[in-house]
Amino acid sequence: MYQLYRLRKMGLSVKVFEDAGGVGGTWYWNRYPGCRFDSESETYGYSFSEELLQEWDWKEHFSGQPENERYLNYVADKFDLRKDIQFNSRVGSAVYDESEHRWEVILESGQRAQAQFLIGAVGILSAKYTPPFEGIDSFKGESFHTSNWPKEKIDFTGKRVGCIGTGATAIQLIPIVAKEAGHLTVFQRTPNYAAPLRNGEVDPETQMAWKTSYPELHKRIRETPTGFRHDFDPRSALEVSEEERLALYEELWALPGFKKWLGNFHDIMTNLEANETFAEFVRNKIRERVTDPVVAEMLVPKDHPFGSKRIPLESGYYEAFNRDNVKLLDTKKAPIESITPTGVKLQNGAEYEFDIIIYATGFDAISGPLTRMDIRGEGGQTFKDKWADGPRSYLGIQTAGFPNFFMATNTALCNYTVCAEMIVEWIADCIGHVREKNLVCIAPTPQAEEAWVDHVNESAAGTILSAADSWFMGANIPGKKRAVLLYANSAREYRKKVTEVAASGYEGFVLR
Ligand code: NA7
Repeated sequence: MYQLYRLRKMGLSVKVFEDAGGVGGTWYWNRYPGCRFDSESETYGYSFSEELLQEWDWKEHFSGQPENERYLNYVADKFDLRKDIQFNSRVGSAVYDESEHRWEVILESGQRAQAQFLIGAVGILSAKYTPPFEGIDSFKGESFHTSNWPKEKIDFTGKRVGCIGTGATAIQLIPIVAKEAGHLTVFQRTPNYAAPLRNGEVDPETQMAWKTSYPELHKRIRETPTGFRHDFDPRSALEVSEEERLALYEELWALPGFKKWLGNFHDIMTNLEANETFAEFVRNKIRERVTDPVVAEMLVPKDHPFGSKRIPLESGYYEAFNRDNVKLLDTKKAPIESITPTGVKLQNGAEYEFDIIIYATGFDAISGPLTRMDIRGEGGQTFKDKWADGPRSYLGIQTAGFPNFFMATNTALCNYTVCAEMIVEWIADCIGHVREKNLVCIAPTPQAEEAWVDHVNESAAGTILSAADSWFMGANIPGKKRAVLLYANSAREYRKKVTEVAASGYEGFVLR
């Protein structure tokens, strides 16, 4: 939506093809109960329009999906974006014509459109993943993937519900469904380090304080390592006394949001020994909240460092397992064998009957939304082939051999919208440059791309990110090549790098 706004302001003719029936992307599709920001609302809204910032009141510190969708509709109306968006239009393929230097986009409906520039603004968590369980289509009850949730409210009252997955999504959903359902069975393969969200309503004074200081807030979050208000503590977890360490951990724990992850000792993310001090602190917090010690131990993560996966934020997640109507199963010990007409069957022979099955099984992240389209660049090379062994890009924005094709997705480890806005602006400026100079196209050199891929790999090598099987590494999808999908150096470094490249006249790119 911002890319459209930005390009249109430059006088370009822009057309957006959108699969959904309305605006919102993530906040259109993910309607499951409990879905909300894990980023502070005031840092997650658009920053580009002071008028919009002054007009919009965030009701909660971590705003929920219905409100987020209302916000995005408000933005679409305010800037009259809808007139250039064609809804219910799924793109099947996009082919580059080398002689004309133009892209042709072909929708699944057969409709065609041509353009000089093509932008994939497809998000990083939009290709939902459902494990190919045997018998999945035979289930006679209702089943939903969290990312394809119906608009109508699902009535769980008295129902037997199964939830597969315990990632950030399930952790938002489970406490709510547990309260409504007759019985809830949770199929957990890997426990997570979920931390308290500590959401609350925004009082009028806070609202006013935000509105009078948005410019300073945005300046600050563009300079922190992860695009949040939080900055890492410059001390090492290992250089302070145990008393001091625990004092910081307790202080962070009592605060809302990601501060316990992204405002912690800096070496939590780089040193396994430092990490373990906080990991054990979190494990004990989990143990304190779960009444049954056996269940508590099942919920305690032990196979990966804290923060090596995206930390889920929760509101009453662990207490849900103290309820009589909630059962936790370990599907690492007894994996799911199949989905049957009546429920779920495990490899140990146990069978569970359900009225509703929820698949909270995540996404083919980052590369998935692009590789599932048939995008063809120079020489007919497919994007899918090019990225078969992992992402190959320069700056996460373009890939060699696909001139004038931009990826308007944030792939830095950064508060998503904060870095996404920057990338949108970078792409708009780049297109402006190509047109002003009367050039026909821009694409990175293979050498610049190679160097960037090496740099991204090095940036992750210095961290604990590769110590877990997460979507950050593409390791949540069977058969997907394990590769670093996120730029793990700080968002600040990333901003600096892309800004320098543009200022140098697009070093590393070939402009023709
Ligand atoms: P995640 O974080 O990828 O979680 C998916 C969950 O589904 C996770 O617990 C998986 O277990 C589980 N899963 C996946 N496949 C299976 C199979 N075959 N059997 C059992 N369990 C399975 O997705 P979310 O939607 O929760 O969150 C994604 C991002 O969205 C999140 O990070 C936020 O940024 C927003 P596993 O851990 O792989 O053992």
